Amino acid sequence: MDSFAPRPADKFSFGLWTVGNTGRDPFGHPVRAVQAPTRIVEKLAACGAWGVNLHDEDLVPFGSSAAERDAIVRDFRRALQDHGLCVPMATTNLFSQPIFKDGAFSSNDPRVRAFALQKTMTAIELGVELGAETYVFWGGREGSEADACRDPRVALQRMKDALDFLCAWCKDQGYRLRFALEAKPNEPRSDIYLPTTGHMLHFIETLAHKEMVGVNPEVAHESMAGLSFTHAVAQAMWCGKLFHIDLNAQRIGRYDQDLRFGSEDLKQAFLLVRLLEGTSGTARYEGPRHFDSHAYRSEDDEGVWEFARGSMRTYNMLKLRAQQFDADPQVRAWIAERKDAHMDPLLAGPYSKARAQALRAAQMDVAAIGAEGLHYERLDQRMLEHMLGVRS
Ligand code: GLT
Ligand code: MN
Ligand code: MN
Repeated sequence: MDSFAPRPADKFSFGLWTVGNTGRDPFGHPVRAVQAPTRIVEKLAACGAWGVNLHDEDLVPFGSSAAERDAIVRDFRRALQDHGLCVPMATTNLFSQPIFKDGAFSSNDPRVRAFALQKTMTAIELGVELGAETYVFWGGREGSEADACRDPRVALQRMKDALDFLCAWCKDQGYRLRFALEAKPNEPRSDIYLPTTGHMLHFIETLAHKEMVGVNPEVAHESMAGLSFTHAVAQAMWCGKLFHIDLNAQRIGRYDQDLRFGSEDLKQAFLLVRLLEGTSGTARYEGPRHFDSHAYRSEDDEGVWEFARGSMRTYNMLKLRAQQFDADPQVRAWIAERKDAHMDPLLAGPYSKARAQALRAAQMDVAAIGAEGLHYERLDQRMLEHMLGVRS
């Protein structure tokens, strides 16, 4: 048995739009055929995936009649059953139709804002029907080029109003959904509102039903902003808001590449898996490991499934390496929390006048502490050696 082969317990999921990507880009036509959603389910199951995620329009083409919709959903559900896949997450396409050219929830046009809410409610019903527990919001068109068209504060208020309404509606319907907000700095808009996970985490605190809203950080999006993805994910975990995650790979300073997980910046990928799996002794992330990525445009159908298998395999390989790194006695000794019998009591507990006085009176040898080497070169080298498999 291949120890890196995906298992259901790994909770690996892919979007219909990811392995279904036809390779179309702003400069080139599709290079692969459109696949039926039922075929994607069958192929994903054969690769060892656990779940499949979708936008409303990935499954039910825009403008379908009620009867067409029901037939499509029935066939899709049968495929899920036949192949043992679940739908852990669903989302709304609020970016492809021309009506959303200047945003959905933040649009200046009340007709557009109303349509965005209507479309989202219909899409949430679809997601719930398929068993989704997480509902993602990626506001790809919520942004601007001609910035004078709208005060960004107005846009934020409109997005808050929309989410407050949708949270209340879900509660009213008795749905046990959790919302996960996904940030991106730019593309397709010049500037997208709420551009990073950090922005999202603050925005969530302003919402009426903030307990049901968390984040869906994406490797590529945080990296586009030149930021550390692991730090963003760690902050989300620290405040109990990592509801979902979009795994892929990206090189800083480029368009949204959505590359195969681990195919760029392997060190960040290693640190991310280490964080999610809690191999250093911290709480593990228990949600889906979703791949929001697609195969290179050079690939045919077979290459798409090689891409999918590779994504899951890399995650599991990094997981093993992270476990070995954190089990290494030398590493544990190097990163063990430093204790100081004099200083620790001064730093612990709530504020008090006595503590403030004691802190002001404390003596530290500032020059000596400043001169100490921390040996992070040695630690980082050891980490690389674990990553490269020469210390297993
Ligand atoms: C789109 C986007 C992704 C989002 C998807 C969810 S849609 O493919 O590029 O980052 O996660 O709406
Ligand atoms: Mn994404
Ligand atoms: Mn992306």
